[in-house]
Amino acid sequence: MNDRRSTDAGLTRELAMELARVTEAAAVAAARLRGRGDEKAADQVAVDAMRAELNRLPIRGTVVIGEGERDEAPMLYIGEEVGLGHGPEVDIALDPLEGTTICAKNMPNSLAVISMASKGTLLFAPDVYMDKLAIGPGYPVGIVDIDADPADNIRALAKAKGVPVSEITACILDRPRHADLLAAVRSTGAAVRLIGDGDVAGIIDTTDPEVTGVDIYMGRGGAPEGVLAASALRCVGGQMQGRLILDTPEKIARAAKMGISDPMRAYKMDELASGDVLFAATGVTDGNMLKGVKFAKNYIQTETIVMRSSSRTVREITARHQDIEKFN
Ligand code: VTB
Ligand code: MG
Ligand code: MG
Repeated sequence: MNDRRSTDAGLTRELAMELARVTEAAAVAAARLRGRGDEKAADQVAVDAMRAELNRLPIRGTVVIGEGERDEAPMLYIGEEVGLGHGPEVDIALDPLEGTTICAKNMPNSLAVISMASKGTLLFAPDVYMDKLAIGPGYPVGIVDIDADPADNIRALAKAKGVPVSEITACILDRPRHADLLAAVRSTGAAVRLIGDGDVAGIIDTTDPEVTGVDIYMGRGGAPEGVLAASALRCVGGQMQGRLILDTPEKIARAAKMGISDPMRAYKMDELASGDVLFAATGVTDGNMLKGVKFAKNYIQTETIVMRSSSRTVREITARHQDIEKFN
């Protein structure tokens, strides 16, 4: 059937809505521990809540990007099977609390994030670093390139946008490893938004520069977060490239075991996430696109973005949970 609303993997529109519940639950749990300075505790409750919700879904899911290997992560480890055990076979990438430090410090842009895709279509990436480059929709394909000089990328983007370079803002993780990148970008006259953590939010920000003020994301962060961000961009449109940093024989061997034969390969957005994909993120702390969880006297309010690549629908869902008990 040639119907955009159905997909071969059974990633139905209903499942997209179900994913909102999954990230809402994780976000509420983590938000109770905002600003307590305890990253581990906040992460753990988010993991537990996300797993409980996932196991209520009518799917046969496998976690392909998760909290780590089975021995280091008791729950939501890579390879864990989730769901009710009937329904479509899907692969899942998740980060129940993306930006644990942000949440512990109660700073902006921590999220509960998940993406679900047709089996075998998300890059099975080891937990190493990834060089990332992302821009939002509306630009000709290939105007920026991960192998080009960062300053040239900024200038090409400004030209394509039809603005002076001084009106471009790049989002970069604030890390010593980015000193050269930062200098190169600043040499063009562009502005830089430095973020402490949370590059999934940083990359999603490029999809709506008028709201977020971010035009381009550049730099090195976690590979799992790269696959999650690519899933989101697949739904909204935009361009992303990522290259795994496999800089030791041990990492090259680990990647090889996961099926990665060329350690230097630069992956395009639709190679990081190649099939139909559903994506959901709920704000834990206030952010540029999503407000964090609000605890009122008689309700809990969440803001969630839900996207679906096959229809390219982006929904923002504000939910008022009046049955507070269900989150206890
Ligand atoms: C990023 C960011 C995460 O880790 O991927 C980053 O998205 C990786 O870099 O929020 P560092 O090892 O330098 O932190 C986080 O900051 C934390 O998971
Ligand atoms: Mg995590
Ligand atoms: Mg993370």
